[in-house]
Amino acid sequence: RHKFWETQPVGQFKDLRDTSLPEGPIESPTPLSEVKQEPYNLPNLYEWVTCDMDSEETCAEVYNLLSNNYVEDDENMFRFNYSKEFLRWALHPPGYYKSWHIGVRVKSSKKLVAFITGIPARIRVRSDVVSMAEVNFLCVHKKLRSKRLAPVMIKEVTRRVHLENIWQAAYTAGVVLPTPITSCQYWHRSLNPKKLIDVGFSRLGPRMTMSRTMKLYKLPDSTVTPGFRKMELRDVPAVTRLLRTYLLQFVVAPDLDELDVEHWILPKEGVIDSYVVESPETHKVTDFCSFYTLPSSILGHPTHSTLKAAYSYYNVSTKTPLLQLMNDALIVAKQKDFDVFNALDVMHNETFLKELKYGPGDGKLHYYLYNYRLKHILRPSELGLVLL
Ligand code: YNC
Ligand code: MG
Repeated sequence: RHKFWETQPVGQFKDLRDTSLPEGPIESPTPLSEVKQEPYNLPNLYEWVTCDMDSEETCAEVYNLLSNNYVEDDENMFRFNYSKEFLRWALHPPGYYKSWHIGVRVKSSKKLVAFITGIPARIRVRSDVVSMAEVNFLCVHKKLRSKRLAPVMIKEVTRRVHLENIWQAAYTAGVVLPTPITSCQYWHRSLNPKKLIDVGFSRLGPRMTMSRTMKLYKLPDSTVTPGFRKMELRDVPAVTRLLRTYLLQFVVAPDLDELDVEHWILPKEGVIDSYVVESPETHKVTDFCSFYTLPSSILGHPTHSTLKAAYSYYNVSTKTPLLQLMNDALIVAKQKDFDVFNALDVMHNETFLKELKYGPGDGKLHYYLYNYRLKHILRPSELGLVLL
């Protein structure tokens, strides 16, 4: 069934019911001297390149490859359109390795035709904090599909991760592979229902008119929580404390320090938005919410070309009810002209999705660990990790 994945140190379907297998690494690390020193072989017309995302030219080539060939929905109506600024942010966290930003070019023309990336992360699984790679942006040009290039890309990123003495990875995919640690669902909250219906993202409900639908999704013009404001650099210590404490309750979650929070949570125009609640009485930060910007191209529509989507990232409430905090997130997203606010059913998100008028999406997002076995599949609410 899975000629490649059956050869890899990942949980296998045949072992799913075997509870005698231990939790933890599947294979032990090998001495670095035993890691293959040369890249894997590509078909002769192609060559490996390391992509310098600080280079405007390279970043634009990656952007163009992804904007034309990356993930589409099942009906091929929308395609993710990660911006250049987003890609730079996603690939340049503290301690990143340029060698993990891997491209494949046509030797003769130098055209970029495939891409895969890793970034370093500390991920806690139960009480075990593990150095991992988060692998993302695997993309093969549409004209080179089904030629078994993806397994070579995955083996090459694995080799370069091993060279840094890292032996585990985390990744997500819309497809089922051996074997998910959990399977999540996206939920969508309409902010601009008219456009979402016009472009075929949503449909008018039964016995609903356009004007009833627009009224249903109306939001206040301004946020309701006293002390709700944009996060600033000075908030990093407090937000880090809130987030570290919050994430402890999940089975799998990132282990983030202040430098990580400064990178991943501090607002960056057009990429990541974050808001804190600063108590008007004590001036302490008691809550925060965050969402990232990931538009989708609308394929073959006569008038609309992009869907502006916000994706819920990390949210922590200690004083403000989570429902109210996330309603304020919807209000600021609407002010910023997003068409839709998306959230996975991870962490405590299930407690606000239905109440705040999110609807379930079709298709799942499966989470995976490489070279780390869990005894049981997790509920989405046991997962404290959002990958971009
Ligand atoms: C996928 N998304 O099952 P078997 S997500 C992993 N992730 O292998 P070929 C995938 N594996 O089943 P194509 C996968 N999709 O025979 C397919 N596969 O064992 C497996 N799409 O290869 C598949 N981006 O080259 C099969 O397929 C084998 O030409 C078939 O290429 C696949 O970034 C792909 O959805 C996805 O660009 C590149 O379809 C192509 O179809 C494409 O014949 C549109 O491949 C964009 C898209 C995927 C987004 C993502 C996470 C990737 C994780 C990769 C695994 C990382 C493992 C950890 C490595 C570090 C370890 C350490 C330490
Ligand atoms: Mg291929």
